[in-house]
Amino acid sequence: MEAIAPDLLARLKSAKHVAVLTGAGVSAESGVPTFRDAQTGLWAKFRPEDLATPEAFRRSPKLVWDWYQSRSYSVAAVEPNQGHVALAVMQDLFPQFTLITQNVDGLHERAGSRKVIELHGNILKHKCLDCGMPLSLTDAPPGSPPACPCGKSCYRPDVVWFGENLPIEALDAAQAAARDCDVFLSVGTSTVVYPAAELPFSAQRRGAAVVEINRDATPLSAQADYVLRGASGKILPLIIDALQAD
Ligand code: BJW
Repeated sequence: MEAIAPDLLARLKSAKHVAVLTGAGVSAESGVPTFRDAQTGLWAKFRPEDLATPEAFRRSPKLVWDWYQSRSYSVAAVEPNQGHVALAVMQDLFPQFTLITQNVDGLHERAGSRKVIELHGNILKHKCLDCGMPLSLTDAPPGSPPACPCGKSCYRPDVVWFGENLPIEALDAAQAAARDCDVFLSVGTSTVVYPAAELPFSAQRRGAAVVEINRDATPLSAQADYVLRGASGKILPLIIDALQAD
């Protein structure tokens, strides 16, 4: 990985608002599997139709619940990496900073990021499948999945499955940040899942410089103003070092 280009550094230094969209690649160095990496991604081993749709949960609630429970235990057992830490440092380096994540692992918050916009929910949180009431596992009756006190349905993970709408406040805030920012960083995401994938393109249409930080090429790569190829846990700290030098 070469040094951060001087013109990119200048744009960052003069930016009033920096927005960042993160994806599974940012947590890969913590040991959380991505979705679409060929050998190690979750979708290389499991079919999303069987596990990550509301239909799958209605069809096989125990299978889906147990899969998410097992992933949530794994997430609780890992630590934020240098990429998460660098993004937490970054929030205090610009007049305005917006961190938008597709990740459901809560690692940005654990690294110290404030006001994280979680577009796809949080695997450590739960709600009722029917009434949508937030539910705590601490008070849950036995069951896989446990029954909701409303009596009509059961717990489900508070994540966004395919075919479901994103939380409207989170999506509105993310779209507003993409429209308003001067620099947009797209980090560790394959840029294929909508509507999140639209955000860097939308930012660019509104005049922001778009920077992709990714180990591999994505549909954004050809259009990004800057591409920093490599691991986010290495590149993000380099950006902090460059911003804090002199
Ligand atoms: C590294 C690295 C390192 C590795 N350093 N880099 C428009 C067009 C086409 C389709 C649609 C459309 N609008 C809506 C759709 C349908 C659908 C969709 O987008 N489908 C496409 C896949 C075709 N979208 C939806 O259904 C969404 N809902 C919606 O739009 O509602 C309205 C609507 C409803 C019905 C019809 C139409 C509209 C909901 C999407 C929900 C996504 N949910 C998941 C699961 C969350 C819960 C769980 O964890 O199980 O979210 S799927 C999965 O993908 C997860 C992720 O957040 C999301 C994005 O993945 P991400 O983060 O990019 O990970 P990867 O693995 O794909 O990429 C990792 C990248 O990192 C790679 O590039 C690596 O190279 C890189 N990398 N290590 C840097 N160390």
